[in-house]
Amino acid sequence: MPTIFEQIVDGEIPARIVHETDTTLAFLDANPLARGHTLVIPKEPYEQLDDLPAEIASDVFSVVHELTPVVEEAVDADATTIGINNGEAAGQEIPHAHVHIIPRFEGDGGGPIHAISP
Ligand code: D5M
Repeated sequence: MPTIFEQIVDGEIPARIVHETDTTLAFLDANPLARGHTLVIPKEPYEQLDDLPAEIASDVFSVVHELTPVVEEAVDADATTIGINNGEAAGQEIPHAHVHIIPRFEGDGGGPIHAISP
């Protein structure tokens, strides 16, 4: 059964796509934690980060690097949290590797990644 993200890659369900390369796709998160919350995925359905071949991981992070300032500027953010829920115990809901680009705003109360205390 293809994941929601595979269905987006295949054009079977709609998404607000913001960037595309031969190997990656970036689109707005349907359940955003902040305005402009963007996901960057490999087009191939690798489940977790360590399943990605190095060149695809490089492609994904190159897009994250390129898009982060664009997303920040688009929503006038003060900063960005970039993260991966890598595996179910880390909260990964969709088993297709993806990087969250989450715009942050002064006083948004969201806290840093190191506030996580398993
Ligand atoms: O995050 C999975 C993320 O995927 C979560 O932030 C919601 C988002 N999501 C779920 N369905 C869609 C669709 N159809 N379009 C865009 N975004 C979606 P995780 O890290 O797996 O917990």
